[in-house]
Amino acid sequence: MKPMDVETFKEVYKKRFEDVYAIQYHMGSTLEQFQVLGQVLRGYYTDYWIENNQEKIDNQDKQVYYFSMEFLPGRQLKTYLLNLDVYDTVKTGLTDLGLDFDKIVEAEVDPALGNGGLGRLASCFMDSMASTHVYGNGCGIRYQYGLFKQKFIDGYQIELPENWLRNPNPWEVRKESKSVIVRFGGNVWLEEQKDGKLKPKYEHTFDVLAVPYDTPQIGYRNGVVNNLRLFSAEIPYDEESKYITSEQRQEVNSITEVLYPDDSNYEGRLLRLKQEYFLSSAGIQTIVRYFKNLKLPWTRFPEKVAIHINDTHPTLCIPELMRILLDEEDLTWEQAWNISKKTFSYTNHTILQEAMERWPVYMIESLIPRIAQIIYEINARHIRNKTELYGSELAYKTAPIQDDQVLMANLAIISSHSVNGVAKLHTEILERYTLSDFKTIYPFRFNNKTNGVTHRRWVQLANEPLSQLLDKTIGEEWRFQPKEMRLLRSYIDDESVLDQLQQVKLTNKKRFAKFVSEQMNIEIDPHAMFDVQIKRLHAYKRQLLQVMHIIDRYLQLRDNPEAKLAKRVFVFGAKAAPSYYYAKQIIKLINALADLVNNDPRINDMIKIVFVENYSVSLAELIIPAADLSEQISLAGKEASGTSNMKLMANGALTIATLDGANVEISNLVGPDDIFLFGMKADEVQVLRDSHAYNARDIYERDPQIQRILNSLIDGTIPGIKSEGIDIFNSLVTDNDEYFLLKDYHSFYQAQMKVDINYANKKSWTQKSLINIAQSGKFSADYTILRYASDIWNVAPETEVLQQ
Ligand code: 26M
Repeated sequence: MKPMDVETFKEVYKKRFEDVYAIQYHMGSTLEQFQVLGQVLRGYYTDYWIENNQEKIDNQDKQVYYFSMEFLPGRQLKTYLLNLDVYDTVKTGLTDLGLDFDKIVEAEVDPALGNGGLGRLASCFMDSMASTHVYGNGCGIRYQYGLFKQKFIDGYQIELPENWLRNPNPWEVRKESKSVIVRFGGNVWLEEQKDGKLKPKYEHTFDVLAVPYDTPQIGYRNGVVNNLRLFSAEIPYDEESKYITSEQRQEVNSITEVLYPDDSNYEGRLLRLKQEYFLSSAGIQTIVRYFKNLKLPWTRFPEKVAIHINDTHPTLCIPELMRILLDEEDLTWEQAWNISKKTFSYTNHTILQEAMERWPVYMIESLIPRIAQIIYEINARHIRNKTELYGSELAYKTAPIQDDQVLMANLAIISSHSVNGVAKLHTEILERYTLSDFKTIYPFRFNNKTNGVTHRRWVQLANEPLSQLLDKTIGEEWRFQPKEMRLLRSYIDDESVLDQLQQVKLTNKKRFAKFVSEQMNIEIDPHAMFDVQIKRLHAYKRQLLQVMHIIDRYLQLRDNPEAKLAKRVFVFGAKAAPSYYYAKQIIKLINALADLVNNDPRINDMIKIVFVENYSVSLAELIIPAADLSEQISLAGKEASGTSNMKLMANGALTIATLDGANVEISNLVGPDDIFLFGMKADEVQVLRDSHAYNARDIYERDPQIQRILNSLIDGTIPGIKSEGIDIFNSLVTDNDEYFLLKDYHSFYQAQMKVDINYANKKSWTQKSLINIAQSGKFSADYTILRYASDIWNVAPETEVLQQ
C-alpha cells in the first residue's frame, strides 16, 4: 500500500479543508470535518480503484454480480481506514490537529438501504468478496429514502422519513455516462424480419433512465477495490423529455424514492414490481455491455460472468437476460436458456409462506409485456419437458405460473444452476419440505451456504479492546484468518487472560451505559448482566417470549425483593413493519413494561429494560460488544439462519437459543456446556402442528406461573397498555398461540434460571465466553464467500492468505 505518514496527512487535510470551506479547519463543524476527510481519503484510494477497474478489463477475470434489493453497509469511514491500513495514521493526525476522531466518525450517515438480515448479509458479502480477492460487483437501488427512522411517542412506534442523502455522500460517484434505459409498459408484438426471424416491436413504452452511483468496496490490505453499484431512476434527457408531464416525472422519481419497509409479509404492490424490474434490467444491461466489450462469443458468457440473486426479489434478471439474448443478440431459445442457466444462482432466505413473492400475471403483462411473454415460454417449456420425465403432477406443481400468478421462487429455481439455503437446518427443511418437489427434479441443484459475518466490522472495529487483547494473546494472524481465533482456547485456564477478558466486557458495557444514560436518561449498572435481543420485530422471533420472562421475574421480585435472581438489563432493538399491527402492539407492550419496571422502587433496580430507538447497524456496533447474553429464541424451523447470533458470539456473549437456523451450528461448535438450549426442535414443532392437538388455553388454565404472567397483560398490572394487552393475551389464549410460546415457556424459563446460576460464577462464565469467541472465527463471511466462489460461482480467488 502507498505510504502515508502523519505529517503529510495533516498538511493535506488542512489544505483541503481551507480550499473547500475557506475557513481554518478547527473552525469547521464536525460534518465539514468529516466531508473533508472523505475527500482526502478518496484522493488516496482512487488510484487503486482505477487500477482495479483497468485490471478487470485487461485480465478478463470472471466477475460475480450480486443482485440485491437491499444493502445495509453501515458507516464506511472506519472500514476504509482499516482496510487501507491508515487507521492509526489518520486517527493520530486528526487528534494532533485537535479534532475529535470519534465525533468525526459519527458524523457520517448510516445508509439504511435495507430492512435487516438480508441486506446486512449482502454488505458483509461485499466486504468479504473484496477481502478474499473475489471480483464481486454489488447491484442494488439507490433509494432516496432508506428504512424509516423509528421514534417512540408514548411508547408507540412512529415512522419518520430517512433522508440519508441530505448531505453529500463523499464515497459515491455518479456515472451518468454509464446510464441505461429501462423500458416499461406499452404494447409489444412480434414482427417478421426480412430474414424470416421474429423481432419484437414496441410502441408507447414508458422509458426510464437508470443512472449508476458507484461506491468502492475496499479489500483488507490487499489492494482490491470492488464496486457497489446502486441505480437511481431519472427522466431520460433527450429531446422528447421536454414534453414529459409532471405526473410522469413523479412516476419516474417514485421508482427509486423509497425502500419498502416490510421484510416478512409479501404485498403485491405495482411500485415494488417496478423497482424489481428496474434493478434487474439496469443491472443486466450493464453486464451485457461489459461482456460485449470482451469481444467473446456468447457461449463463453458463463465463463466470464456469474449472477447471484439475493432471494427472489431480483428474479426478473433471468427473463431480462433471456430477452436481450433473444431479441437483441439473435440467439436461439436453447442457446439463451443454456447460457442463463449456467449463469444464475439463487439464495433462499425464508421458509415463511407469507413472505414468498407471487405476482399476478396481469400485472407483469401490463408493466413488462415482453418479459411476460418470456415467462410464459419458460413456463410452457417447463411443463412440457418435465411432464415427459416426471409426469404432469410434478411438472405443474413446480411450474412458475400457477393460478394466474408468477411464483418467483419457482421461476428462480428452475432457471438457475444452484439454489442454496443459509444454514444447515434451513437447507434441510427446504430440501425435505418446502422445496421437496424441486429436489426430486433437480437433486444436485441444492446446496447449503451457512451465513457468515465480517469480523473486520463486527470485531476489529466495533470491539477495539477485544481486538487488542486478541493481538496480545494470540498474535495478529486472526485479523487475516479469523479461524485463528481458536488459538484463544488454550488460555481457558489463564487467570490473567480471563481477567482481561472481563475488563474488556466491562469497558464495552460502560460505553453502552454512558450512551443509555445520555440518550435515554436511564441509569444502568455495568455490573448487571446485559441480556440482548436485537432483530426485526416479528411474531416468529418471539420477542414476546422474552417479555413473558421479564414479567415473570418482575412479579417474583415484587413479591420478594430478595429473590435469588441475577441483576439484569434487558436490551431490545427492533423495528416493526409499519403495517404490522401485532408487532407494533408488542413494541408498545415492551415500552409500557419498561416504564413500569424501570421506575418501580420495590424491585431495587434488579431489572432495567432498555428499548433503543431506531436500531441500526451503528447501534448494533455499540450494543453487541456490550452483550453478555444473546437471545436467539425463534420458534424452531422459522429463522432461516440469523446473523446477530454470530456477531454476538464473536463478541463473547453466551447464547440462549432454540435449535433454529445457525444456532444449531453454533451449538455444535461450542458444545452443550457453553450454550443454553431450550424448547421444541423443528421436527417436534412440525409434529405438534400437524397433530392439531395443541391447546394453548388449556396450558393457560392449568399452569399457575403462565396464568399469572398472562393475567398481568389484562388486569392493569402494566398501566401503560390499553387494548394491546387484551389483543396480545387473545393471540396466545384465544387464537391458540401460533408460535407455541406457552409450550416452550417452561423450558425457556429453566434455561434462563440456569443462565442466572452460571452468571454468578464469574470465572466459569468468562471461560464460556472465551470459548464462544474462539469458535466464532468459523462464521467469518470470508469462508462463506470462498465456498460460494468455489461451489457456485466457479471463480478461484488468489487466496494465499486465506485457507478454508
Ligand atoms: C419482499 C417483497 C416486498 C417487499 C419486501 C420484501 C422483503 C424484503 C426483505 C422480504 C424479505 C426481506 O428480508 C428477509 C430477511 O431479512 N431474511 C433474513 O435473512 C437473513 C440472511 O440470510 C437470515 O439470517 C434471517 O434468518 C432471515 O430472516
